[in-house]
Amino acid sequence: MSRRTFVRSAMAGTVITALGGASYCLASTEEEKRARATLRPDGQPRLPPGQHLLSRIKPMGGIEGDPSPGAFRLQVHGEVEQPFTIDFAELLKMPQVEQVCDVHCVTKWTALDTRWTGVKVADLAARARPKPTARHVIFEAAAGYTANVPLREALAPNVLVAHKYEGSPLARAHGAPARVIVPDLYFWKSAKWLTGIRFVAADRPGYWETRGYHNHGGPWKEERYG
Ligand SMILES: Nc1nc2c(c(=O)[nH]1)N[C@H]1C(S)=C(S)[C@@H](COP(=O)(O)O)O[C@H]1N2
Ligand SMILES: [Mo]
Repeated sequence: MSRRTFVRSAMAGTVITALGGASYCLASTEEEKRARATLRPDGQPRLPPGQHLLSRIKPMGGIEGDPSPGAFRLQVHGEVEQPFTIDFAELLKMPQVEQVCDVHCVTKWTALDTRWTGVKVADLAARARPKPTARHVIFEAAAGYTANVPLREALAPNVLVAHKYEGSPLARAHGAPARVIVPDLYFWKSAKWLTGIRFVAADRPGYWETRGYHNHGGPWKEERYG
């Protein structure tokens, strides 16, 4: 086992223990030091600059949508050859992935090793077949919330439409019945109460991007404000 792999698995053990706690207590500074010193496969530190650790994700609010799976409709549309709408049962029939990833909120908390179950945005895109003109993805959510992500980053294999967190159906506050997870951008890009995935040619800054936040939102470059 390489040194890096060893450090990563040692870390994972520590954090899983911490996840047992019901509160959002801060992880120890010892863990933070370790997370800052541990590198991801892409060479970036596990804990991005200016971030501290929480032991689990914290509900950050927003205007909720209808949490019932029966009411769920996801529209995949825009600059695509084959737009479609799926309900919750159809979402569950698509290939499911379980993924452990870190999430980084612009309010400076990071949660390591969060576990999600869902469908890759890339798989939904493959079914809709984006036209060559599509350059950006707009995640659309309840009450008009939107978040824009460059097409290439939205199609990364770790970008999901998630319906479970830590093995249980998403809690209402975390976006029930389904939300986006874009682990490698600040968490505001991860639209909760998802209603649509729109492919567009021209970028369309979303809810936070038009309210002073950065258009891209990369945690390792600290792209916090626009
Ligand atoms: N629909 C919707 N999605 C949203 C938001 C929102 O207000 N509405 N807030 C975003 C922000 S700012 C963050 S930090 C994360 C928080 O997700 P959480 O509440 O599950 O921690 O959701 C993002 N997704
Ligand atoms: Mo946020």
